[in-house]
Amino acid sequence: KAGFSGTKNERMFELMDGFLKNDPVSLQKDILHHVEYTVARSRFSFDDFEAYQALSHSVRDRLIERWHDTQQHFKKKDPKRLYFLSLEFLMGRSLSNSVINLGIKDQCAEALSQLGFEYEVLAEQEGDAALGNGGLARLSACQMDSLATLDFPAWGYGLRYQYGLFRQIIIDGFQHEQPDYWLNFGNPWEIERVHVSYPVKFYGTVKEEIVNGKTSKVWIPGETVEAVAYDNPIPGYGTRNTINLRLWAAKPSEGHDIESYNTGDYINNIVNRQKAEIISNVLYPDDRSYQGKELRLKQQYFFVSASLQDIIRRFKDVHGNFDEFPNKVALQLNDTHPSISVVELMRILLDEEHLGWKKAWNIVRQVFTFTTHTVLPQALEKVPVDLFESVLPRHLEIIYDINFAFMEELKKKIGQDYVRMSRMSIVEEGAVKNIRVANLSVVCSHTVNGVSRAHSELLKTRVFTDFYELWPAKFQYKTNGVTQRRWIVVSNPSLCALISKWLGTDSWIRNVDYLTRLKEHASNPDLQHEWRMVKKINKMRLAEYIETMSGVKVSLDAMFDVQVKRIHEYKRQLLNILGVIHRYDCIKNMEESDRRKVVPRVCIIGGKAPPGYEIAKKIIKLCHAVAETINNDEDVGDLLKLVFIPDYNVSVAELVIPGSDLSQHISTAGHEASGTGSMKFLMNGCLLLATPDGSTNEIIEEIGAENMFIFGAKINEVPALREQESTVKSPIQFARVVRMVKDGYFGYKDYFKSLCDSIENGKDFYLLGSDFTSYLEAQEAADVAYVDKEKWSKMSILCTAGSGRFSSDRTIEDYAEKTWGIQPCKLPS
Ligand code: GPK
Repeated sequence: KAGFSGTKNERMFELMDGFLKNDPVSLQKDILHHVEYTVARSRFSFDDFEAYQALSHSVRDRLIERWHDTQQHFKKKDPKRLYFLSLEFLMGRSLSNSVINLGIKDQCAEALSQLGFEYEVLAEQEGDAALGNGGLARLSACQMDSLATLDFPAWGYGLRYQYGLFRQIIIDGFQHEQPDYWLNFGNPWEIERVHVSYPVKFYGTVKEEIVNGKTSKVWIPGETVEAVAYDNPIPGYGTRNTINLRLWAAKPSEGHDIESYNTGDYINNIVNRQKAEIISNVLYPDDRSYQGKELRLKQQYFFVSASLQDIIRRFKDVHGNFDEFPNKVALQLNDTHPSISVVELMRILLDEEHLGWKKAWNIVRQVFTFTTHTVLPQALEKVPVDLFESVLPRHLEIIYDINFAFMEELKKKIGQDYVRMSRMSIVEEGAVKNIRVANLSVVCSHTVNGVSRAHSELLKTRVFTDFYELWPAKFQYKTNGVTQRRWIVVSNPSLCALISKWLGTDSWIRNVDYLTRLKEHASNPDLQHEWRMVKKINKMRLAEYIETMSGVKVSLDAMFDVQVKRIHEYKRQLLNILGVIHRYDCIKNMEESDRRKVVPRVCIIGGKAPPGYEIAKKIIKLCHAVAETINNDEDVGDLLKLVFIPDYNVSVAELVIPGSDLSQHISTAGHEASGTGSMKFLMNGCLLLATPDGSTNEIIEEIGAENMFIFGAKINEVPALREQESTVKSPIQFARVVRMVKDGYFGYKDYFKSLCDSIENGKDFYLLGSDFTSYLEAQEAADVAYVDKEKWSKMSILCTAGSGRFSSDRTIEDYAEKTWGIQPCKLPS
């Protein structure tokens, strides 16, 4: 034992007596160590990517230390834990976020520069972890950051897709999808846990057995797949707490199907085993429309089953029975996607733990909380009963039992109102019988949350009215938020420094309330001047990116007007493009002398269309066709440019948002449940041109309508407008620009026909025509404001100053207190 005579633990301590050090020299040693031994390159010759890898591993080591301590601390304290179940997490890059939260960015930068590398360049080497589609998935990521920062004992659970959200490439203006095989170059941010794995069962039959004199159901599966854990440490900011995001990957199950190996078809049997991995292969890219696909149901059950086995194992390590379960476990359903977990928990308690129905049901009803993210009826998941019966036969039985009990309860409360009962039933009768997953989630959760006040009102009055009348207290809302760590500190370092300088503190990074103090300085010419300088730096970065990506040179004096988000009809990118056409048309028809008065604009649009969504893809093509015409028109020059930014994702957002002057959030009122992009722009001092929808209403409350450009119908006006839509003629300006598209002014006449038809009088469901005039007025107001530099700067500062309420820290604190009932559990520092 190399001359050592103490105990094993003492020896361990002697060998490793402290944490890794964060001074630049220690970091340099670690980086070189990883260059040599992890990346296996010579320390005398390695490139930017290899340096990124070595740096990431050095940062990861530090994350692991904190992660271990946090897990042990939670174990010791055994607090009530939150388990955040989500099929999607849009984490983006990890390096830049980790070094900020660990507080070692400057040290890393210094360490690297002496080695001849630039931190910013290395950070750019990392690809995005894009295990999600859009707002919902990025919200999960922001909330994980807040959970860690606020020291909550939380775990995230999800799926480790091998293919994340598709990459969008544009050929001739058309979107093409390419696979995102993001693990190609390794992923230093995850830790594979080969020993943390659970079998997950599918198909098969259900039998009855007598156990201890009682009949019990036994599910005999037709297929078993192994779920293996991959842990992703999530560091908090300004705390040592580092929580875990555990993602499951599907692997062939050991020991399963031994028999078939005796048939002699060895190779084929191996090949068949590999098919198990399909389950966690690919993320479904069509957010908000579910076609009852078997693979999707298998993905949902797979991650839920593994997570619950893990959660119950952890609980049972400490507790002998389930009495304490509701006091120790909160299970958050992020939309309906993980909702099969309510049935799975029932099954485990009934069939495996042999609790009685009443006791099991009582537990289930106390642990689940449900957040819904939409009002669109097509997004409410339904699963055909036949499919359910084949994939999860025992679960279907339990759903029927839950529904039966619910219907009995309902009858007692509302009498024999069968029409209402059939609306509320978890099972939808009809030619094809379906399971209504949303109803299941509402029935089985103790709290149902909307994502903004307006959304919550719509849930009560339109989507879940029957349920709201039955259980009014169940319905709450928590307005979404975003993390200022990523959306200011990581993505806008110049603004971050400026804010801290003027506030005399960086406390706002942990406590956003401080941001309101910026209001006091909003009219200060010095701050305004520095504020504009910061914007300019960010606009330069963005302009360079635009030139590289699209070849279009843009003027920094122009107003950068941005709409970036998934492409959907209800988000009305088409309204934006028609507005651009109108602007173009006006410039073309102007006297030369009037052109001098035009406020120059760069209109920027970015976003992915779901691969099967025809109209959304046509909108992308239209944007390119219009851009082609405008950008090459010498009459127009720098007065107007239109650019489409391809492959919009988290890291592109980090570049685009800080560089924008104006951003558009222009959904038809009543369709955007919340919207979180607007909050990121707000934080970065970009003015908002928006409809009064979702969270916008609350932004208006916070910063005042006079500091925004609000237009269009209000939520309550939309239904009537829709009724009248076919009888009210759309404004001539609208008719004119639609005609230009229809007549082939931008080419592709036949291709755009159906797009134009979709907004024709009588078919304009999203009310582009009806909102067009007020949209143009709002755009004009933005032009006028932009010319007045002082006024614009003041408005911009007030945006940032008022953005504190839209931090995910606020959302999470609210959830912790009112929905989950959890307390912080902070590691001693
Ligand atoms: C809502 F239903 C869905 C969905 O499938 N995907 C998705 O990103 C969004 N959302 C809403 O559209 C936004 O309004 C909201 O801010 C976001 O979820 C987070 O709640």
